[in-house]
Amino acid sequence: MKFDVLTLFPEMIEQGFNTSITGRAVSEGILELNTVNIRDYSKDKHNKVDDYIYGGGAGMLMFPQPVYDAYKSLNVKEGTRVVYLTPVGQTFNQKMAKEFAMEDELVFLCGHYEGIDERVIETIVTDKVSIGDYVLTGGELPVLVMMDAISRMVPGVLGNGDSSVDESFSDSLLEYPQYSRPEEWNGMKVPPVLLSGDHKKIDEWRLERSLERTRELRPDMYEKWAESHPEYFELQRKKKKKAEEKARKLAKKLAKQEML
Ligand code: 6GU
Repeated sequence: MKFDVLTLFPEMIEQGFNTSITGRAVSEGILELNTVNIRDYSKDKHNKVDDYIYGGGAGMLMFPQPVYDAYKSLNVKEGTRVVYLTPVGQTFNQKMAKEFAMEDELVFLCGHYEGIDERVIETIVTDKVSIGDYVLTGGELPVLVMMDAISRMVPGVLGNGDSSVDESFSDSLLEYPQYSRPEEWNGMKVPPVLLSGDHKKIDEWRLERSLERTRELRPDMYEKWAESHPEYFELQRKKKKKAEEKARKLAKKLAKQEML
């Protein structure tokens, strides 16, 4: 998958992306990053890319020409999505990350200063995306966030049998707590079930912890999960009934023995 980033700060994007897991995926040829410095397309003798805003107001706005020419230089095939990072966009989420990960190539446009002239946005942008309800100085950190989330959904990027697949069932739930060595640290022990080697029990324990956390910290996410997984609660009811039955039988047996 190829990412093209139109930005005034390509070094920020390169540094961020060519590090750690995404950096390794670039070296392995699974991902490709191409940054374009919008300033290189300025026709002004001082390489100006921004100007005062019509109608007044604080700050400067990036004017259309360098942005448009930078985009044109990419020569992307028709239908390639162009994502503009803006607090005015739709809020980014995991579902969007999965959808974007199915594209072969994505173009990202980062604004700076007060943003970009609306006319060039209307001309080239297909998607407007925000990463949350707060204001940043530019689209560079948001594009790194988006590319990271998208990259880990691309097959081969995570390696180790793709940890992202592990999230299929517990998808939309918060992660369960995890432990590494040593078995006891500062008087705190790793939950014994995790050392049992019983993978069915371990999976059950993890799902329970995920559900517990999600219900407590993100009741909105818990409700959604519960609605889409009625079979889980059906299974829990059946298990409970079976356990009660067993307890009743045992009590009966014990009572009988006592009488003898
Ligand atoms: Cl995409 N851009 C800026 N400048 N601020 C943001 C944002 C984007 N998402 C949240 N805040």
